[in-house]
This record gives sequence, C-alpha cells and structure tokens, in this order.
Amino acid sequence: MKITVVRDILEANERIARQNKDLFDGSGTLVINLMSSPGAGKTTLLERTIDALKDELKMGVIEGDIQSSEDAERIAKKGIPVVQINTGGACHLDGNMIRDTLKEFDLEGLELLIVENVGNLVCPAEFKLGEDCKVMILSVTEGDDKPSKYPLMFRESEVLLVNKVDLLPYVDTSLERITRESLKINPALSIFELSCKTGQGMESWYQWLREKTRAKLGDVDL
Ligand SMILES: Nc1nc2c(ncn2[C@@H]2O[C@H](COP(=O)(O)OP(=O)(O)OP(=O)(O)O)[C@@H](O)[C@H]2O)c(=O)[nH]1
Ligand SMILES: [Mg+2]
Ligand SMILES: [Zn+2]
Repeated sequence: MKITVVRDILEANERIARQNKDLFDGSGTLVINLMSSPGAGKTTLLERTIDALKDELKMGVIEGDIQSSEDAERIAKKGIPVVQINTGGACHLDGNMIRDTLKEFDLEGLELLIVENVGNLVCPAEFKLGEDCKVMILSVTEGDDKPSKYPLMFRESEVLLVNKVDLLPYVDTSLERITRESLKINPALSIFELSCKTGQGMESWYQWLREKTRAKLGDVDL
C-alpha cells in the first residue's frame, strides 16, 4: 500500500514538472535545479555566478528553504528577480511549488533560471521540478564518502561542483576518491573543483553555464 502511495505522489509530481518544462521550453529558458546538503555553498555560488554573468545573461532565481527569506534577501541585493519558497517543513521542492512561483517571472525575458533546492542530500533528487538539468555541490568538508553513501543525487546530476577546495589543507578529504566514486555512479558526470571563496576554478563553471544557456536558446553559434 505504502509503495503505491509513494509512486502516485511521484507520478503526479512528474505530470506537473512536465507542464513546467513545456513552459520553460517555450520561452527558451534554461532551468537548473541546484542541490546539495545544507551549507555546501549553493547561495554563495549563486552570488558569485550572478556577479560574473548578470551582464551577459538575463537571470532569475527561485530560493527553496524550509523557513526564512535570508537566501532570497542575499540574491535580491544582486538586483535580479528572485522568489523565495518556504516549504513549511518539507525537505525538498516539488513541481507544484515551482509552478506557483512562475507568475512572478517574465519567462520570455529570462534566459537562465536557477532553483536553489532545500539543503538536503537525499530527496531533492527524487522530485522533478521541470528543470533541464540538475547540478549538485559537494563541499570538501563533507568528506569523500558521500558519493557511495548518497548515490542518487550523484546519479541524477549532470554536473558536480566540488566546492571549498580552499579548505583542503585542513581536512582529510581526497578529491581523487570523490572523482573516482562519483564517476563510477555516473560516468557522464562533469566535475568542476572550485572555491566560491577564492574564486579558484569558477571560470570553467561559468563557461559551462554560458554554453548550456546558449544551446537552450538555439543560439549555439553566438
Ligand atoms: N571556505 C569556504 N567557505 C565557503 C565556500 N563557499 C561557501 N562557503 C561558506 O559556507 C557557508 C554556507 O554557504 P551557503 O552558500 O550559505 O550554503 P548553502 O548551501 O546555500 O546553505 P543552505 O541554503 O542553508 O542549504 C557560508 O559561511 C559561506 O561563506 C568556499 O568555497 N570556501
Ligand atoms: Mg542557501
Ligand atoms: Zn524531502
């Protein structure tokens, strides 16, 4: 019985996510579902990315948190459209919550929409939002055993950003193990090692985003 209920919830969510995706495809907006455990650096990555790209890409952000509007306030300071979702307890975003925010955006004028999911390494990967791709962050302070212990997010993601490499001298985390075990789970995963604090490695991530956004706009030659 329980299994049927869970399957129904996921199927209902997928229907709404597909409708969201149709809208995003119609406007040519690239949508990224950004996921990680709490504190891995999602909002910091967004702040840096907006600073670097807001003059070349029309960007918007949806912030997902159980409670509080702190992250949306950080993004609003950057002068781009942002909507905060408070799940009121739920530990992930779903398609319905995204649909409810879309009236706040002018999708036709938006080239890149990044959704910061609730900090959680588990179920955000199970619920589609209508995104083009999932990007996850793992920070080096979380340890190198995370791919083998929480494989679903690594399997579902197109990009893995290994953040906080500036802290590597202080932890026993092996980048080699993270890379090897992540690729074992998902051989197609693109992996970027970076530090949102020092800026190291960020340019490759920006370049990936530029190319992906242009491809969605059907404007690959620009
Ligand atoms: N040393 C170091 N600290 C970082 C880096 N990136 C982020 N931080 C710090 O990590 C902490 C958490 O960063 P956030 O960006 O708020 O993390 P988050 O993933 O958005 O957190 P939640 O929204 O709560 O899930 C902050 O104190 C950041 O300054 C980094 O590359 N190096
Ligand atoms: Mg955040
Ligand atoms: Zn959840």
